[in-house]
Amino acid sequence: MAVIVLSNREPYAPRTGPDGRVHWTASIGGLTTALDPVMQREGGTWIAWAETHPELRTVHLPEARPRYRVERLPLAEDDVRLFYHGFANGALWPMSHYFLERAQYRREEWDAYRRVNETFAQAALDCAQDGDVFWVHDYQLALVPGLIRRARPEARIGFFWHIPWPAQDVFRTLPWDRELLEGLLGADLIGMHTAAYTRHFLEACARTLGAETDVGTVRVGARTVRVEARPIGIDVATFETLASSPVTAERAQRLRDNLRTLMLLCVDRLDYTKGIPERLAAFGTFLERHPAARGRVTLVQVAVPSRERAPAYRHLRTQVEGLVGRINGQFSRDGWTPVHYIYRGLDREELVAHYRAADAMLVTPLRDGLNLVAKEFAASSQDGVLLLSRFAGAVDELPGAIEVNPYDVDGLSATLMRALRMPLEEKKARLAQMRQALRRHDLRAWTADFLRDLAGVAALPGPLVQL
Ligand code: GDG
Repeated sequence: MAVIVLSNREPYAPRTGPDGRVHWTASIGGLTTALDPVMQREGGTWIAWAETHPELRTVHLPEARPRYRVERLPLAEDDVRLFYHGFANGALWPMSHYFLERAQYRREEWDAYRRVNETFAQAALDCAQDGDVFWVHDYQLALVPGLIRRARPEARIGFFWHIPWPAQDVFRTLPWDRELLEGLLGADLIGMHTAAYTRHFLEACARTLGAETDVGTVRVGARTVRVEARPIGIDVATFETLASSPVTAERAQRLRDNLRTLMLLCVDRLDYTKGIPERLAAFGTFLERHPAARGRVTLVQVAVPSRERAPAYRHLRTQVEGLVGRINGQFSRDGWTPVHYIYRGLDREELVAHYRAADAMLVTPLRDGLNLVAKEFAASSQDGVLLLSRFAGAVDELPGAIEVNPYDVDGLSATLMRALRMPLEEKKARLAQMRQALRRHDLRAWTADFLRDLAGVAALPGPLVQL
């Protein structure tokens, strides 16, 4: 009995090095951060899209100490365009994040979405042994639970929806709302990040399907599907250890020495949901209102490249880089540059050194399923302040953060001043409060609880319940 994980993005991506050999690099993003550790511990199979190197179909990862198998599925060029850029990122992603003006619903893209979901479901069925547990991830694969259920009525299937589930009036703009819900309800257990998302989902089942629902459950024929808020945790101990190591302390000190000012940190995939232009505008306002801050505060924006082939994302990049240029053009002086803009991912150690060096971390998405960066900062910082958007799912769990409204440019600018003036004891108390909450629900507990509840304790293989 083993776990079969399905996700669109693969946990490690192959790159051909200068030596002509293929090297596997961990993908940056919430899903890999969350699931790779458990797969490395427990083994199993991970099924994902082979975005490059389609000739590599079955690989064992990580390279040095193979612990699990990845079944890589190549997709036809048309399916990449219609399924991935089309229905997944051009319809479901904006709709779920309340960006209806960006959502495009096209029949041809929906057809490709169904087709690719069938491919994933078939791949899982082909490699499954009796008793295996299927764990399907995210909005790209919503139909997979229903497809597996049809072929294997007895299967144990879990689903985790990583992004917001929007209010019913937004969800019902989707022409294939019934089909999407029916697909998801093939699962036994559906996890989401917040109680609000699960309420919206249950309302959708009741109103769109006329299904019988109760607190946290939906009746589907003879089956009862559980729908629960189970926000992903992080590996708190690893972040704490890494952040407090002498090497990180030295790196963090070097970052501070180079800046010679207070440091505001922002780390996001370059995505329009993350509120990057709004945040830069707030920083511009802050510098205008507080001349004394000029030369004393620097904003470091790490923007991880994302979905670069999509016009909306290319446009966002141009917009962000224009804003960075405008602020730097207006305020730079005497060797001080107000915004340091990094358009690439950092390696994990560098990232944690940035968390440690920052005086304040600005996590201000316009809408975000959860936001792991906020949690990672709270686990790594020793004297920083977290400003966190009220529209990030993580805000429910991090009472020590200062809650901000990312649409309120003036308010954000004022809160920045408050954060930078906060006494050290208050900063430490807030961090301690957040760390305590994070420790109670860390990543191991998240994975172990989900798999345990999915499989039923009696049927579980030993190691999974002992995590
Ligand atoms: C989706 C949902 C939900 C970021 N920059 C670097 C880097 N990262 C890592 C972070 C973090 C992950 O990527 C980003 O996770 P987020 O949660 O912030 O955002 P999404 O990618 O949009 O994730 C989100 C998540 O799924 C999980 O369910 O929270 O709401 O949108 O772990 O550390 N890692 C490295 N260098 C970087 O520069 N190494």
